Amino acid sequence: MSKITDVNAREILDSRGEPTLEVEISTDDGLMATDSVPSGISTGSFESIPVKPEIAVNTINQTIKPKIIGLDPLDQFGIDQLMLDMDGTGDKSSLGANTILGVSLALSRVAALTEKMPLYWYINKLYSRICGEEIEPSLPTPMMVMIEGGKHAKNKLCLQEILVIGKLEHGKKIWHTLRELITSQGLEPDLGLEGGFSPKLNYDEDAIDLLQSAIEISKLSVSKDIMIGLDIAANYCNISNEDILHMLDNFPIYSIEDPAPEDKIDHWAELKLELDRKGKDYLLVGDDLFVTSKERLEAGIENFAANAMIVKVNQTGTLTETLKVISLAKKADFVHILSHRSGETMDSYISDLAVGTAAKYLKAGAPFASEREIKYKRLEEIASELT
Ligand code: 2PG
Ligand code: MG
Repeated sequence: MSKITDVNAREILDSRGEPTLEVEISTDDGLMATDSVPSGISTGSFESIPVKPEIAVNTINQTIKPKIIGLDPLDQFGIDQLMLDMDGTGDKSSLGANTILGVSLALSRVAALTEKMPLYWYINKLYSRICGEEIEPSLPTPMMVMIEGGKHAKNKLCLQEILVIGKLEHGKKIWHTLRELITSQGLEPDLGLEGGFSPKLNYDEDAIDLLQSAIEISKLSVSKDIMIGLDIAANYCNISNEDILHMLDNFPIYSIEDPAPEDKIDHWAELKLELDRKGKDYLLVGDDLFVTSKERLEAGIENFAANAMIVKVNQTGTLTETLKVISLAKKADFVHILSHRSGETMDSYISDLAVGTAAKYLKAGAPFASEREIKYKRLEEIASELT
């Protein structure tokens, strides 16, 4: 059995220039792995609670480290549980969700090295061990943000994200065309937090129109080559179901994330019913609604509120719990989408997690923005290993 010999946490800066933490774990086989923790700006109020990064660093180095030195890095379930017990709160506010997550992710990375497996394979094996079902690893389709508004941009758009869903090369082409188009209209090609454009437009419909033109100019076709998705982030964007249905009548939108606030589950269910009645093929995606929580997803399933779920590791805080929520989503036939946060690092963990749990999609920002691009590149790397 391998043993954990050292744990070290330190502060680093994320893509927004804000401090976050990085955790390094070593074993007696001479192996060492590092992982870091992302953070969001348009957060759901039911997310697990992080602490200040400097406090997280101290907690890891002084409180968690002595408890896990000597333990087996392959015991993900046991070590995650140990940290949950040490924390003792339901929302992880005592140790901090970011504190626990940093250790949980770095632990699985070093365990994969111990097992001499690529991370996605190790996660896949862990999934069957923890959730009791075997699944085949598979490659997700990128969901790439092209236009940003809401809390992610300094413009008047209510929609937080307008995305294209499809091949990376198509996303790149559309992004370039969009830049030319925006400049040719006398608008500044400013960027939002995730590398999508944040044109100073007044109406959401104009922004979707702009994206449609960029797709056409790129000689690509919606539904044949790519699909369009929205993250409305309705905790922060006041919009009615009627407005959304009107938008869906006018534009070929396939995926709709957070169309209503987190505490208005009845609005979600009404929208879903309406979409079913119209016979639409769609994804209704819960992000702030579910916050990667088993209990909140259960409520969503019971209320027929959605058919897809965003998975964000820092919303929950441990790998074990994340895998269990994914397993519940699969049982309910919900599509699960692995997602980054607006504050990201150069860590590509979520790409391996997406492949290992056979996520249908990976939402990781614009195709050109270093902290985002690295996640799509990791997918390409895995693709070449799997084929
Ligand atoms: C979202 C995310 C990522 P944030 O709402 O889906 O795009 O944003 O990390 O700010 O919550
Ligand atoms: Mg979202």
